[in-house]
Amino acid sequence: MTAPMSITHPQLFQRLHAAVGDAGLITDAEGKEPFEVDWLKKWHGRSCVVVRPANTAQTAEVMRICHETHTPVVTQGGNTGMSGGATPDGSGAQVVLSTVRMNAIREVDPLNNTLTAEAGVLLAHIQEAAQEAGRFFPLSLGSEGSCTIGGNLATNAGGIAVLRYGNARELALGLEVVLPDGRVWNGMRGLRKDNTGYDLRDLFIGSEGTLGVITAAVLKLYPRPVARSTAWVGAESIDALVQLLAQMRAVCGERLVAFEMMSNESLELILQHVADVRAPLGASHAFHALIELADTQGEGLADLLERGLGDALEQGLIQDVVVSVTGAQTQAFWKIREGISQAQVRAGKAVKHDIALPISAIAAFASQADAALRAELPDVRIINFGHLGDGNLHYNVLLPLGTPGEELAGTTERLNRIVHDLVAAANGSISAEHGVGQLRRDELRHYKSDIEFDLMMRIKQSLDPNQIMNPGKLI
Ligand code: FAD
Ligand code: 2HG
Ligand code: ZN
Repeated sequence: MTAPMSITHPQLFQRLHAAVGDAGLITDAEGKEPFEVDWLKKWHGRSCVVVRPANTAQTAEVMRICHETHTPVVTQGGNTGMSGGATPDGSGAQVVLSTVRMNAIREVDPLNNTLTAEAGVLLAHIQEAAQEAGRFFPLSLGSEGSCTIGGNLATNAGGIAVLRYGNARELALGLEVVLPDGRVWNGMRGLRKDNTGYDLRDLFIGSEGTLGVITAAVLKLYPRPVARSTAWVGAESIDALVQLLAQMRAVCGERLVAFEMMSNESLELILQHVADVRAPLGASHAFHALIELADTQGEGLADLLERGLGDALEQGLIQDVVVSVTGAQTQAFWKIREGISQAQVRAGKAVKHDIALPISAIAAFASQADAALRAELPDVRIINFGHLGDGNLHYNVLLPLGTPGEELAGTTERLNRIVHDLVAAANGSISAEHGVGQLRRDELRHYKSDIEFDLMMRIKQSLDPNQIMNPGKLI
């Protein structure tokens, strides 16, 4: 580690100002405030300044200054993260580096099926640009109108189409990254085969701003689906939905794009707290699934869906189903699914678990975890929903809105231990798609093996010797 250069705040501002100009610097409290609190309003911090570089060269200059002066940097994209990864700490010493001005789509190459975008481009804009080129970019999240592709890559985001297309990691071919010392790594290759040593791209994807600033990416495009067919299903157990998932995969193959699950308690919460939604089925069921098929051919998709679900009805795997017949009905199904985060914010304080399990272990996990939580807190509200097709559950617990901070912290610790011990016993992961951030940093240390943690620390130390990249997050 090099010795820190002694610098005062005004000197730092002067140097950063020279790097990014008036439009790139926010120093007043009111202007900085939106960058200092997260989407859930759970984490509040204080920054010394918000810098908004307009391009890679400016980002490199900002990082050079921060490296030299040992100034900690918190990179922020759309600030929609759910793990507190983009919020500065309370010291007032950290720089927030916002990528929102790096928002150009540099190139679309329809023959190579790639799109090259800067880190601050909104996910929804990438989807639109792909569509304009007659192609499809499949990453899809409830937050797609506000999150950035840089944030998606930094968290290795998942969402509702992972089952068919994979996580953000699978959708990136190349990256450009500004390293903590201000050097620029140009890995902007649009190649599907490239075995030239260690995979640096995969190192930065999912590193949550702790190893460098992603400034641009080459993304994979796909043929545009022209038909989609969607159904809402009611079942009496998660096990039945797991069986249904296996059957639908066998029947529909690659056309099965989304298989989302929610418990009845989750559905009730949404119906209560989100405007203009209604239950898709007449009767109540313990579990529900939202299933979507898509295809680049227009023919036969609805028949396939109906065949798969008809068989499941006959076998008694599911009790009821409604297949959407209009675009409006499809949208209404998705509006219910996408209302879940907002419903939780309105209804209480959520203790969030973003877990991944082998799909075959989900039913046993859920019954053990339900029983263990009820033994700990008899009136517990379990909001269990998620991307069943990927084995990713948001196995959340909702505590009352007025729960005092200290009690919340204590209960969270107890509930985390119960849930995460069961996850570990099933060989699962405590962090599936939202990132570790500050929310799960201590949990990560608890569950990672010493050897894995040691390797991670060595990588961190070699890339960021001054420990300035997003301190207190992830590692
Ligand atoms: P931010 O919140 O700004 O940052 C997230 C992390 O990435 C931080 O650690 C930050 O330091 C780092 N970071 C951001 N940009 C860069 C960069 N350019 N270089 C290096 N590090 C960077 N997530 C899912 O995976 N699946 C979902 O289905 C999903 N649904 C959501 C629904 C709602 C309503 C909301 C509010 C959030 C949802 N999320 C979901 C969480 C969130 O949207 C994702 O984590 C998203 O990828 C974050 O992108 P962002 O641009 O907002 O990143
Ligand atoms: C989703 O799947 C998001 O809707 C958000 O990942 C999950 O609110 C949550 O816990
Ligand atoms: Zn999710």
